[in-house]
Amino acid sequence: MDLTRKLEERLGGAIEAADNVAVYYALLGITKELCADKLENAGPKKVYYISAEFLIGKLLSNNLINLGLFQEVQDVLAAHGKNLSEIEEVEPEPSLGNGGLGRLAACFMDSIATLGLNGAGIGLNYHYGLFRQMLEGNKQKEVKNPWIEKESWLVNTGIQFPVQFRNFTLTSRLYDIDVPGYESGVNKLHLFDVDTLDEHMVQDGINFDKKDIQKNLTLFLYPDDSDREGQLLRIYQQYFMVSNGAQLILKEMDEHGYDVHLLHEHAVIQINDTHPSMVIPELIRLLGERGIGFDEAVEIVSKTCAYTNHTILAEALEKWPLDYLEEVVPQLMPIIEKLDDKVKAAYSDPRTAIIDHEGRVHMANMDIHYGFSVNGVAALHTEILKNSELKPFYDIYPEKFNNKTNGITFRRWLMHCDPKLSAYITELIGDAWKKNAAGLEKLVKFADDETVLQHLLDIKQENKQNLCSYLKETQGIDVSEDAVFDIQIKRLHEYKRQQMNALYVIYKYKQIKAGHIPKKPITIVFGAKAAPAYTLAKDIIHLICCLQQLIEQDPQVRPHLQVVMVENYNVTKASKLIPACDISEQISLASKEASGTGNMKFMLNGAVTLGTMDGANVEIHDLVGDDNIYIFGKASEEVIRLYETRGYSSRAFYDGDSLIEELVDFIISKELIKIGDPENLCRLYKELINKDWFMTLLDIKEYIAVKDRMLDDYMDRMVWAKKMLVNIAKAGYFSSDRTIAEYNRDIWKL
Ligand code: 26V
Repeated sequence: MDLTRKLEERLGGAIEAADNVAVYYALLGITKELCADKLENAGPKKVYYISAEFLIGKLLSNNLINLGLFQEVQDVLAAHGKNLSEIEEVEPEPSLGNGGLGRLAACFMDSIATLGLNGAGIGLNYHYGLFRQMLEGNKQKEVKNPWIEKESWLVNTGIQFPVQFRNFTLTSRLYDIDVPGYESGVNKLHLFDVDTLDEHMVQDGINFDKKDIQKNLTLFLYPDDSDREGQLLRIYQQYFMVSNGAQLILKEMDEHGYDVHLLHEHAVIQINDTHPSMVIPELIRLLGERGIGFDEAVEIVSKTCAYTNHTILAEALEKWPLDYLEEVVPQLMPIIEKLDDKVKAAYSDPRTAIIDHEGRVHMANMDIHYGFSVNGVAALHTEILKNSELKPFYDIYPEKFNNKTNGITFRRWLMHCDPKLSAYITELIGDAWKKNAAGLEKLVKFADDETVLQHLLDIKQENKQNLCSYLKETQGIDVSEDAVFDIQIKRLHEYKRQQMNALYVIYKYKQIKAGHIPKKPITIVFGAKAAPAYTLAKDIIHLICCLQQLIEQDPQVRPHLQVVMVENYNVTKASKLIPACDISEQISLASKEASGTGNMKFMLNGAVTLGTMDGANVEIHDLVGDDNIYIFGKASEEVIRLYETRGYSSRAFYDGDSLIEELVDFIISKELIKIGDPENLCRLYKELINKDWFMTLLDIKEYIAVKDRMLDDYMDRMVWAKKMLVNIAKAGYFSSDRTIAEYNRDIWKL
């Protein structure tokens, strides 16, 4: 391909003369064309991955990598005085996901295409995504994140379906985004939208009239659902997604001439958490319209649908009140009721009912009864599902339960985000690892090679410098390169325990004040969005920002300790932060983090984990061994027991330990109250002492001790570099190619 000519054609002149914006749009057009020219993955059976979230991130570089064109494009641009990473800055980042669950769906799309599997994603085209976070006055403010421009990755397919609600029918419009596999064929990500959307509904921040469904349906991902209107809108979104999905699947069956009685032989629907669960009654309904009797329709659908569970947090498991469903989708009610009747006739245990005695529909329960597979997302998580959370179901259907430990695409999370490390790995062991990640194990033989180890340290240092320049440019923050980089980036949630890390900051601050100077400066980086209605999460953000300001203003402490709250943490920022990290913070309360995938990204980029025995941390520990990970905290069994016996009292920890008391008290110290808002700080303070539902104070002492030991160990550079190397070498298991191969082997059978 003559890239220079193609670019010049689109630019209408010399590349040198064009600005980065023009070059970006030229590259976007060329890349879309190349995707369209590629062969679509095909086969007799197809997986439909239905998900309310696909956190795809910027696509240009990744698509170029997967098309095998990245190097060429980079070279051509460089020859004309342009820089691809600067051009990338032009691309808007869609925020079509909350966090791990949505990013997982995006990694899975990449791997499904890369493995050449016949598959598609089905979701919604939110115009303003989640929200963009601004930090103002040490608090989070939410604004819309528009990402769809006149030219974008979206392709209007012209496909439309009617979707009927109680009071009106909405016509959908299907947009596709091509997903090219790495040196493989292309799949589609199908995102449904409505033509009647009115972007002007959003005036200030992220507020809009939640009742005008025809105009607001696809404005935002999961708008604030703390009120009735928000929850109803969510049900509208979910039904719109699944009805369109189901109609598309049946349309494709028809086009192939397949008999819908044999749907399960040609289609498998992976239900990503419970947001798409209504696909089950909707498909039954649509099969009914085609003359298939209820019992047979149930059987067909049950052989077609498989459910993935992503959390054990009770408050995150969807239970829709019957009257809400009745108001939005009355046509599903008789079906859901019949499904519930069948369950109640067969099983008397009220915990397995679909409709509970308060008239709420348990979406997960419907998935488990009427799907053929139920999987957790890490070994520990699946065990907890089987032995406690979903035990009554496991007793009925042991054969349905299976584990699929999550994974990440190494194209984005190594080749793209850390090109230097990626090239060095290839220099050492060749590039077979790009197609078979297990090949990274070959690196182990360099574990005692000081030249190699030194090189790893040098790359890490360069990545830190890059991050510092980026933070300076984007947020105006001065971060010193010569520090240990300790990073915690993920959604803000109490169970992830950012507050514990903040208490460590307080501990270090006080130590330094008392003259105990760390051997090396420490920079503790946070990045996190809080759900708009999640008060306590916002209080924790406030605390972190106040600590940042306090330390920034303190010449005695600042040379040794820094706190950075990265604004609007997203996929793009993750790809800058992860390669620069030394210490990966994975400190959730054991049993609460289903898997985590950030933990895998950090490991792959040579960071060492500081973590609890939770989620996939357990498997990281199994792979790297005690010497190459820092584990602390109570085990999941102990935590589960504490919940069962109500045996945890944060007050007892606070009263019984003078250090804990001192750290918690600092939240309402005069130093912090001077900087921050007393309302937020006091609320957090009281919460920690009186409730602390996620047991921060239970693990804080051990956390401090282990983190300090880790910082000590960091000083022996060769010993540390060896830990880095082992982590990289053992990360192959966490390739999403492995995960998807397992889904296909055990569930999809394409
Ligand atoms: C949702 C909600 C919504 C309401 C309030 C509290 C709350 C807490 C957690 C959630 C999470 C829902 C599901 C989810 O995103 N799970 C994440 O899935 C990732 C991919 O499997 C996994 O790595 C994360 O550990 C898991 O939290």
